[in-house]
Amino acid sequence: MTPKDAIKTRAGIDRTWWKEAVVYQIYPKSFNDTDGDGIGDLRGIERRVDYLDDLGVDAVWLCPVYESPQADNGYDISDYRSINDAYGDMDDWRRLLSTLHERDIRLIMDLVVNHTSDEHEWFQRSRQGDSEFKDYYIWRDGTNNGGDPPNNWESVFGGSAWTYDEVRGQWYLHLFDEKQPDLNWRNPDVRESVYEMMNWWLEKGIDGFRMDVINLISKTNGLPDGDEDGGLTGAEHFFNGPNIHDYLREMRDEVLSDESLLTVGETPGAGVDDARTYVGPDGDGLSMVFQFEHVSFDHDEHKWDAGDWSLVEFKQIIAKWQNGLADEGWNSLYLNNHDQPRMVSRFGDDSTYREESAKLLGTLTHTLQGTPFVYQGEELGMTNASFASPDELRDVEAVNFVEEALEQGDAASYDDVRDAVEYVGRDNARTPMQWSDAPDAGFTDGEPWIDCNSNYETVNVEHARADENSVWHYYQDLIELRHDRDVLVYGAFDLLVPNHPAIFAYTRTLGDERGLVVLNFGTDPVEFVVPDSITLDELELALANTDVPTAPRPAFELGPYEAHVYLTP
Ligand code: TEU
Repeated sequence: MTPKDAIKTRAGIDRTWWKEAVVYQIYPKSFNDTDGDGIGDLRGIERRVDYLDDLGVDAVWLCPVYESPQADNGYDISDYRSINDAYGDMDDWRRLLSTLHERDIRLIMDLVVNHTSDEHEWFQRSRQGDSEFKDYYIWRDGTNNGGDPPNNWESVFGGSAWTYDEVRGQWYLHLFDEKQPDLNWRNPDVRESVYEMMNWWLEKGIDGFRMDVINLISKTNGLPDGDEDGGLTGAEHFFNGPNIHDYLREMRDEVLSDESLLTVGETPGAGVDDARTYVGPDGDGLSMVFQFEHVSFDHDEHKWDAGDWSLVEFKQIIAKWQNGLADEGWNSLYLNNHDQPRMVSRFGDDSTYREESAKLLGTLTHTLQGTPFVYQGEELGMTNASFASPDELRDVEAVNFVEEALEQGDAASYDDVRDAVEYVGRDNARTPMQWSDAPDAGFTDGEPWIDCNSNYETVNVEHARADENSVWHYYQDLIELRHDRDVLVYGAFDLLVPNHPAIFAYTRTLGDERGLVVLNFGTDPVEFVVPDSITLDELELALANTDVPTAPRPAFELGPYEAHVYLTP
């Protein structure tokens, strides 16, 4: 319970801790290594809890730390109830939890239950035909006398979504890597096993779950062929599938009845109408979802065909979600994570205006309605990396993509696909956290599992904390401001100048409190004319990423990537 819990805001709204919280996402493999094996670990995170506390965050979302062969960096779990050796053990995990809780920082664990690892005992017994586990996964005979996959569904990571298993003599479904077989949610025993495991973690005192691809767990009965003209073949049969609400409501009843838990469902392919059915008491009860529209509008159906984006479209998408979940539900606010490129490289300018644009993007995520998620290193303005050769890539998705492009003749050499990899590849976000200018950014004394971004000598925590104008200090201010001002959390959102090609501006309103946010998403200076509907006299400057007068004028110029936040006092 925070001191604010169960108290209403001045405008009479019931407070909810996770609406007021800023969540920090940790990708453990790349956060902090204490034993010199080149892989981050739980003790490494524990040692940085003071760092998180200084930044001011309220909760940590910890990406998977469970036992796993690491085919997909832990999103392939072989034992839900134990910790991967490279990360430590259960005692380390318990100590981390209590160290976080001592600082009033909550812990959200990653729940990956669309699939397990093929090395999970359930799968091992299932492929043997063990009567108890036979139907734990989605097994089918092939077509064409068994020689071809059961249907045409594609894996998110490329190729068919089916793999033939010699032991069982059947094909199994895997929407991701072949080492990630999909669980059969139609089987009530599977669901019961998952709920038991979730309750086991809740009893240890965690504060919620981030739910990996949770809207993919229900597949259309009969597993019909998918439409090959769309993007991912088969997606219409497994995104937001037919029984999804039954499963999520059952999960709510069996596991998630405590409304103080933070639950965030990762929901690729969910529109705002779908989201409304997942979140809130009238939906399936999730606190919020991670939607994908604003991180996929810069590419075609295939993520590697990455291209340009326009601010007008970006604003439309954000406004649609702000308005769509304003009264029913709640938004998550993020511009990057472990699956997405670094936001400053994608939506900002990672060279001349790296710091300005990192601050501007942070201003956006901390002043919209919803819960901001800060991905490790974002608070430093970490940028996309460079991958000069395919040998430097670690992510199964990127490795498969490059291999396939070369095999199918879409690319003559790696150089033909390098731009795409460096624009959207997931490894961009997975390079080690940059702590200092010591070798390997102070992340490890050993050989890091993936190379550091070469800019660590200038972009790192030590430098950022020593410089009071850094992105880091600005994030600290943003988080503090959000904690201080209910209008930034609960206030209604209204978009201004929707068709302006460079300015993203909006107001926030909560009772008699008002906010005005004006952001210049470009390198050219632009003029902003304050609409008549806004009473200038009542507004004061609360934060800006450059020196500006303390009160807004009827019209004012914004320099490159300049960001202003005005609030009623
Ligand atoms: O991601 C699901 C997902 O659909 C995408 O974000 C995907 O990872 C990819 O980037 C599409 O191009 C979740 C996890 O966040 C991701 O790390 C896992 O690899 C995936 O599920 C499988 O568990």
